[in-house]
Amino acid sequence: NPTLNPNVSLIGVPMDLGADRRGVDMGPSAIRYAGIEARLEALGYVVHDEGDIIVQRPKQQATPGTHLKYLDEIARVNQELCEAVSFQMGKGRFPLVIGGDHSIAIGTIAGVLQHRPNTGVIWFDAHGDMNTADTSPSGNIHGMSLAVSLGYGHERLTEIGGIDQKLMPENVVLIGARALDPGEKRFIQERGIKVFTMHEIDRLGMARVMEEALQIVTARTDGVHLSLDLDGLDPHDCPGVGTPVIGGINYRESHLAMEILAEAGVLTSAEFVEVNPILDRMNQTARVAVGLMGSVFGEKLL
Ligand code: 6HN
Ligand code: MN
Ligand code: MN
Ligand code: MN
Repeated sequence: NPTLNPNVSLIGVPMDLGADRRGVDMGPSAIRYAGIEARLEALGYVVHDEGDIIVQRPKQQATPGTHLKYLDEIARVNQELCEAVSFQMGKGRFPLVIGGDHSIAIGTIAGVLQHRPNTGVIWFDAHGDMNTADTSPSGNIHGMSLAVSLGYGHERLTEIGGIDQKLMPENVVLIGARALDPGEKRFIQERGIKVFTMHEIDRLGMARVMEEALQIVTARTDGVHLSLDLDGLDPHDCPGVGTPVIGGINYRESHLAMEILAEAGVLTSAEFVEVNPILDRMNQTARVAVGLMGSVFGEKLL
């Protein structure tokens, strides 16, 4: 029997404009091909595939007046995604967004906040995604999406969903961090954001990390969103990601994390991002993604 909201709306966002390497635009196809719908329906969920948000391919990455690459199209897509997520939640559904590069968290979270203004977030990622226009070393918007969701960054992005409708830093935890830029470290320290780096995962073990993370994201919140970047896992298990970083969370630890999250029964929305089929081996990363979705929606062996 479904442990979460049984009505799931699947929304694909085939966008790679927020990343340097092309290819994560094929992520939604790869994840559908790996069997997400059948996997959740076997658990008793009703999956409504809402299709993909259409993403244009602009001729040039430069937007006048900024070094943020593809700002215009990324802002437009995220505005549309925000509305789609909000619309599905308004119908009482669980939004499950599949990417696509991690810039799409801007639209997903903005949409979620329309219905659950005090949402807590588990950000599972090798990276912090907390650069602003000023600190970004790359100009790639997928490295800025969590900062934007907290209310910091280019106003074309922070205005999506409303500048006063943002995450609270005390309701956000990062899990799996092992590559942070200098500006991100300052951002984290200044705002007191809780980060379980690979060091804490090794020391405490994933079970304890998840228990502590759950306490933080449920203490003062009215919902919990999971934003899972597949590069949080080790590249050995997930080779098909655009920005791999060695020394990551392994397959078993990541399943344990999802199982503990499922048992808590608190999840109200989720997104799985950064699957890059071009760099993958036999769709392995998409298959791992679908396995993790199975676990987080309550799949059990016995
Ligand atoms: N991701 N911190 C780097 C940057 O360009 O800002 C990498 C960002 C990676 C983002 O994996 O979602
Ligand atoms: Mn169906
Ligand atoms: Mn990310
Ligand atoms: Mn990442």
